[in-house]
Amino acid sequence: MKKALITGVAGQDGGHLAKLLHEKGYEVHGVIRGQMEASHPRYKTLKQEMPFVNLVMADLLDLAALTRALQEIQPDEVYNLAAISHVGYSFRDPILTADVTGKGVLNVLEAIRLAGLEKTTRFYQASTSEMFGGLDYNRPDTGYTEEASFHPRSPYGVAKLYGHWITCNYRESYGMHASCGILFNHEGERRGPEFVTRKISKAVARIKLGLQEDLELGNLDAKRDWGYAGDYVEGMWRMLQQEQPADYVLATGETHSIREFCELAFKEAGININWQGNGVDETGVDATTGKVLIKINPDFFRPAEVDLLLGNPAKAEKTLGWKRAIDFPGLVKLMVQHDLGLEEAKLG
Ligand code: NAP
Ligand code: F7E
Repeated sequence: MKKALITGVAGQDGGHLAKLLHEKGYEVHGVIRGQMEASHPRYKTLKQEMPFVNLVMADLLDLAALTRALQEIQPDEVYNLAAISHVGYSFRDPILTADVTGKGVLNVLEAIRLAGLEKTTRFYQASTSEMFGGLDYNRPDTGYTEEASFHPRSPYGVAKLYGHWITCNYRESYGMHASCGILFNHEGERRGPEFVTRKISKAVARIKLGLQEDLELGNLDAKRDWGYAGDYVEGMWRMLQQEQPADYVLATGETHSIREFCELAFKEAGININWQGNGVDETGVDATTGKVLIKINPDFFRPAEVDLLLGNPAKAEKTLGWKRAIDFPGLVKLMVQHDLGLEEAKLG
């Protein structure tokens, strides 16, 4: 039985990956942080949902705890998913972001070496499309590939670039089987509510059921290459099954605006949106009732924005045989229906 250690197991991708690896017959160990013990409500919830995961306490900032975990578990594969992952938040706390999202990667790599596992344990690093930055000058028409140049636009993106290059460096320096997945946005029913897609799907469900008046958003015109997280964890696993380590883009090859996501999400709940006004005064209005459902709140603007992301997954498709299964309308539908179900269940 193969053993896997997942950092960030409590996050969106961690949950999808833990389930996938369990289905594939792995013994799954998951790193969580904080003062958690069996009686802690969050620990209990995680255990209820994923009883097959052995939860291990360690912070990405704590090299000793990571080394102990590696020594005790001796995993065949390590998936480093833990990070401060919210781009907007990274502007508010750039130093912690650099420590966790950047240097935290080095801590995991060093822990693998200190445990003497660098020749045997395979390593996956959660790199990101945010490293590209989406500026006109480095944006290929056919989408970013593994060869495209980087120009991160946030403390998060900069920290991830360090994590990316230190992983490449450990592969080249110590012959480690270390691969980076450069993943474009992936969403779903496990997405945190602070990310725009889940914020929208949750608000649509609550507005539909009369539990919320409206939804405040920032930049409606940013475009993202959005896939389903469940499809993307399969790609992570496939990377570590290759004979040789390498870096791969996982993306859908399509890009859509926040505005389009809103329109489709409300439509899924039977509400058509008309847009009125401009700039910060723009609103999204219920076409039938005239009620304002979407407003702009400049607090959600970022000091520097990534305007457009589009990925080219040709290498992953060819080498890994990976392809996303769920398309953009399917993703929006899945998220809205899930949140409608959750909110209806709360109402009883
Ligand atoms: P997520 O939901 O934010 O999960 C991140 C996890 O990291 C959380 O469970 C968090 O723990 C944990 N964490 C944060 N700081 C930590 C620390 N100091 N020590 C230990 N654990 C810590 O992120 P995700 O969407 O699953 O993404 C997984 C990874 O892929 C992240 O590295 C992210 O940056 C990267 N990525 C994501 C996307 C995407 O679209 N989702 C795209 C490209 C790359 P708590 O639960 O305790 O907060
Ligand atoms: O923002 C705009 C915002 O926070 C998407 C992370 O998983 O994917 C994610 O980063 C877009 C941005 O995700 C709101 O300005 C408008 O243009 O959902 P997001 P993200 O920044 O793309 C990448 C690949 C990662 O690696 C990250 O870890 O939506 N936007 N209004 C808003 N965004 C938020 N959060 N909230 C709003 O109200």
